[in-house]
Amino acid sequence: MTISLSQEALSAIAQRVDEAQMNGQSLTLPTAEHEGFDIACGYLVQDLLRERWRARGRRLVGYKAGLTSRAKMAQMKVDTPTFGFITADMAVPDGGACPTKLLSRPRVEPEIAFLLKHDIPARLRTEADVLAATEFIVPAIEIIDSRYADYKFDLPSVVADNSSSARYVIGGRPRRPNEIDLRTIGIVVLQNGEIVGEAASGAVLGSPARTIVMLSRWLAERGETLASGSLILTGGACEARLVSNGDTICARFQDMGDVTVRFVEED
Ligand code: 0L1
Ligand code: MG
Repeated sequence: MTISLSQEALSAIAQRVDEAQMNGQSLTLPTAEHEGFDIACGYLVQDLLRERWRARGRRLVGYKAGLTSRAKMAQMKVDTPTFGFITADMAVPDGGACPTKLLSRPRVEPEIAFLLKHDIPARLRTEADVLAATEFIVPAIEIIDSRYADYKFDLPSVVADNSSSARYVIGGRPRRPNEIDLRTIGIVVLQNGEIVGEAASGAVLGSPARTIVMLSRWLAERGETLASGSLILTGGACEARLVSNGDTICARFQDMGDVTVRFVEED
């Protein structure tokens, strides 16, 4: 693979993304500034971001997948999800408050998360392999945020922004994989008590387990393995919803309980 940008240029972009993520600032699209900035460059920027985070002691706990519903893939003209990394300090407790001071334009989406008890090496890649390697299926809300004005971006740029990751909440009643049908979990999102989103878990690639299959393939292509202990957010089941300070969001998962978060300006 030929990468058209120098290491220095990629490092400078990673630094800008990192600072914008910390300060809630807006960024110019890397594709607008650098001819040839493609998806491979976006993932190289992610790798550099990951190194910066590690150097500051941020603990990586797993992955997120974005654009996992067919509708969103068609909209972005892609046939594969985007991936990103998640860290321990992105977690907001269930029922807790999420400060927005350092976020730009937070949005929420209900997601099914997986917690793995075994590695999923490259040779194990079916949905059955995924379920056998899963400890718990966990209800989640992902709080996404784009560092690009008004969420206007292209695919390479959003990959460089770690697929719009910001915060996440896990909670409800985690289930063992054999206790639920991952294709048919009903999900309702309430914003201040009003229903603003409805979906079935199968909206995510037919089953959110499919996201994990695709993630393990993507990691295998990079020479990495999906490791036991990883937490994976499998992608929004319905459209992401813009939130404001004072809002309470509750995502209600059939037979799996509620996940709730409040938005406040600061702690
Ligand atoms: O988690 C997501 O689905 C976000 C993926 C990136 C695109 C977006 O910000 O909507
Ligand atoms: Mg998401």
